Amino acid sequence: MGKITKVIARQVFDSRGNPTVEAEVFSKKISSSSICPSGASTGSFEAYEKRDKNRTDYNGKSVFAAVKIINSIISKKLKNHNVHNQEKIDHILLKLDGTKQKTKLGANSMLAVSMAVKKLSSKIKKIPLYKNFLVKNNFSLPYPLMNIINGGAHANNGLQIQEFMIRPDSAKSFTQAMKMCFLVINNLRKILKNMNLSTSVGDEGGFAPMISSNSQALNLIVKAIKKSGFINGKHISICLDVAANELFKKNKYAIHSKKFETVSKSILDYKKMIKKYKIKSIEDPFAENDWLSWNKFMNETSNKIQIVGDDLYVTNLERLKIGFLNQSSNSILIKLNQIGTVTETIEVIKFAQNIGFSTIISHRSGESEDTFIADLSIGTNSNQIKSGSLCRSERVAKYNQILRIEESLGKNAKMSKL
Ligand code: 2PG
Ligand code: MG
Repeated sequence: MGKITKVIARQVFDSRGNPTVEAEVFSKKISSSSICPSGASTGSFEAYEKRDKNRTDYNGKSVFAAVKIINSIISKKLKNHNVHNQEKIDHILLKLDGTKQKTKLGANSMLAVSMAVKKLSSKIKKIPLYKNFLVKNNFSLPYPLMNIINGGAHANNGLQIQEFMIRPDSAKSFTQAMKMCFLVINNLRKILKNMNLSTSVGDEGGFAPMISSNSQALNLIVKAIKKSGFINGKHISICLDVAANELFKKNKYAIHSKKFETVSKSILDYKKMIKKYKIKSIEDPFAENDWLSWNKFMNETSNKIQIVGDDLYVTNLERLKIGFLNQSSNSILIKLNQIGTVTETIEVIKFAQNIGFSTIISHRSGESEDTFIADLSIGTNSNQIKSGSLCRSERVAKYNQILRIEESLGKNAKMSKL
């Protein structure tokens, strides 16, 4: 039971309105489908996203070539293979592609198929998706890293840092975690309104007010945390994604202001910011090739905060190994489409957990209604999930899915360790 009979694909649209790939895998009359997400601040080592650059009808953004690859080559190759053998299927895709960055098939065509295979396997086994990964029992729920102010490449307000997030550290359940985030976001909205600042949102659902200094954004968040009756750094922590690739030029960084500063000055300013705002986690504090600065920062701050590699690792095992040897970070962000298959993603998560890194499952800024990452976060006992704000259904859908799983786990539901 569970032979793949065909795979079909279609072009659909992501949350930014850009075309993306949806794949649907069939075993006779049963099918499951999955949609590939897409990033804006992408690392240069990410797997290749195939777009029809030469077609003008969608301004070069359509994915018809990737769709065609699935409908013809991939469908034929996967026919009659066992849908429950994810590793074998992903290896067939890898072999078919045969390139280092998946430039032949495109990671978007491969991942849409890979995720749909995993979903179909669960459907045929009649188990929920989260029970079809690494963990078989004793599940834990991730802490949400909720993006509440957007800047950088995700908004056009002039804020240097891309994501200002909150993490409800004192929550004892996911339901409580959501309530805490709700209150802070609600109060932040009121604060912004009172200051005549815009409450419109960026790509990930966080507010994108026309403010341009990091400290202004941080002060607003501290105020909202306080107004909600919580203590910053105790009940709720502020976490950042700097996305420093975007702020790097000639060995200097424009993180703390628009002025490009040396690494030493940037670290000094980071340390002041960590202390003043009790920041608990910083993602991509330096650029993807600047291993030395990562290590320097780790040496000076890692006993206090979580340092997360996103563009640095791009969910790639080889790069994670370099980072581990180099002592670059103590945490990794996991994005399926950075690497392109479910199997490779799981390998990276396993390795990261074995070396004591925290694993954070993440959305992309271009998302869809697909909630695969919610199940993945629980099925791998990952510590945290980053899925944007409590706004825009493509973000909230993931949090809602975790609420459903929490409910179904009943008394066995517990939060992961931070
Ligand atoms: C990030 C992500 C998700 P993007 O940098 O962590 O928040 O953004 O998908 O644009 O790379
Ligand atoms: Mg990032």
